[in-house]
Amino acid sequence: MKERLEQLKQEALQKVDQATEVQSLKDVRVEYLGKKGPITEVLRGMGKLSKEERPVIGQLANEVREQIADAIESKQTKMEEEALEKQLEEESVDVTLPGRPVQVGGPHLLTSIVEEIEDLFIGMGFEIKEGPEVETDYYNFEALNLPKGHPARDMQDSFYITEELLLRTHTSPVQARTMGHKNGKEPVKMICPGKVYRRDTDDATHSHQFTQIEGLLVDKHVRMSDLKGVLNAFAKQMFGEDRDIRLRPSFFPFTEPSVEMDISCKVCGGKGCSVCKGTGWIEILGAGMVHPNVLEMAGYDPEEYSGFAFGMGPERIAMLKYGVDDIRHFYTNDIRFLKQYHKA
Ligand code: FA5
Repeated sequence: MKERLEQLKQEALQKVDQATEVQSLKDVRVEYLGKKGPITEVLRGMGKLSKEERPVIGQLANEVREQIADAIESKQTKMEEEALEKQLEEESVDVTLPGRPVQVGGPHLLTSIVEEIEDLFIGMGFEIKEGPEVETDYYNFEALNLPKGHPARDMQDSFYITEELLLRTHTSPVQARTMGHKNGKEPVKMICPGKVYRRDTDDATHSHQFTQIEGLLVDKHVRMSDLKGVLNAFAKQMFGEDRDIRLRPSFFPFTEPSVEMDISCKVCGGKGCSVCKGTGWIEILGAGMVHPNVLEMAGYDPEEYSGFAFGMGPERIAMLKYGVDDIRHFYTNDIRFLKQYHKA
């Protein structure tokens, strides 16, 4: 019986030693230590042994059982530790590897230039106003001294929705709306950025949808020199101290007198080149003193109040400032174009 137990032990330990998977160990346990296994069988047959042999064989059988169980246990622990170590090794992160670059977005050039212009005027005490893009004929034209049938309506070819509604052709209706809210008494000092729409044929400098920024200052004793001072400060901050401005007589039905503002050409320093078509100057906005009819329609007494207004196209300003040669770049959203203007 002793030899039989010793032989079973050797067999079992050898199988434990050779096991390469946890499942094989489980098989060894079932095979040798299970209810139907040889050791249990030995223990069951103890009744047939002599009184003297019984405790000796019983103790030996228990020892053998424990030794096999211990061997299985420690082999299993070893296998699990090895598996964990392998997994950790495979899943380890090399912190010295360079990271994957993250694509960082930035504001659109048009957004940046509008914000830059807003900041300049906020710095001079102007507030920001907004108005609807679908506008009434009254605010887009009539309240701006352009009654129905006025020939100057042809200056801005319009997208009409109904007889009385259109997509606004400029941001000037916000002048009339803002003044209308002041009961003809309070001063106004505002700028209004926004989208406008015209039936213009798209080319390098024209778009059927573009942006304008309107400016309006109404108070007592406002003069043309105030307009010139504000526009000069704007131009120098926007384009540089070395740039000059000039005001040229022009015509807008809602201002009198009306002017267009030119800025000295950056490329030739004012001597004349192909960019400025040989004149040394480039036009950047329309402006003038608010027409007395416009003040009156908004409820102001033109004898007491006066004002100036201006309207500019930020796309054209950005084109001049950054040398963009086609206005369509602003709308086609080519990331290669836009990326150049992301500030770090
Ligand atoms: C006006 O729209 C006037 N409301 C401006 C104004 C306001 C004058 C207040 C006096 C007092 P004008 O049509 O010139 O004016 O347009 C103003 C600016 O908008 C132009 O200088 C130009 O920069 C821009 N602009 C006009 N048409 C287009 C277009 N199709 N595409 C891109 N920009 C344009």
